[in-house]
Amino acid sequence: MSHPPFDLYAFWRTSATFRVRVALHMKGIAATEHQVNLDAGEQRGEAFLKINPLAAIPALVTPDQPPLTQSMAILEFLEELQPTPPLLPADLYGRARVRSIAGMLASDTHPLVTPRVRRYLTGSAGFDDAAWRAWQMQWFGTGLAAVEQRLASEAGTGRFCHGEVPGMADICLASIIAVMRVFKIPTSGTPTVDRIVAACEELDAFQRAQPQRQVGAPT
Ligand SMILES: N[C@@H](CCC(=O)N[C@@H](CS)C(=O)NCC(=O)O)C(=O)O
Repeated sequence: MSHPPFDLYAFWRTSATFRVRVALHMKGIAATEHQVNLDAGEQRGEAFLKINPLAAIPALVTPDQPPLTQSMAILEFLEELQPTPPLLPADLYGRARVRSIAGMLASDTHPLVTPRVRRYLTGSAGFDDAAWRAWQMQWFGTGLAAVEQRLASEAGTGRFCHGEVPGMADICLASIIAVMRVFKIPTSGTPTVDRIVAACEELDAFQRAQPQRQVGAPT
């Protein structure tokens, strides 16, 4: 299936961009990446604020339409644009379960550990490096422990978060683990999460999205 040319505003290490990269690779949709250097604050520059006034990536741009921001909205867009392979299960309850697990990670865990939160806490709220690291450990740990509890106890869990094929929840889970590794935050006491992420990382789409394989990653 042919698609309009997409442009993806991205940075090598980010969790939210990782999600979009995996979905694009899974569905075989090409996008030209444009770097927004978060370390240099480019997300807050005049040019990028026209793309996303909230100063965050990713943004997916297609001709003649305003930019699409929010990784989960982009995943839903890609899913409807090209339904195969599916990122969501066929049944109603299954779709809600997958979106629920994805939301625990993308909506309730990731926003607490973004650069803008770090900037505020270390710039205005008096956090030093140790306090910031404790903050990261707290919120990554809380999110992952809750997801582990669900994955370990619910019948819907299989080789992946939901059944035997990877989908939206797996993308979100792997995106959190990928950024935890970048920041050298270990996981602990999450055997189901670890098993599922290992299964994801056997897949080409997840491997190609890994931070260290992206343009701009430290060598
Ligand atoms: N909910 C948004 C989160 C976007 C977001 O926070 N992206 C981070 C990178 S993972 C970012 O660009 N942060 C810039 C900043 O915090 O200054 C999404 O899922 O797309």
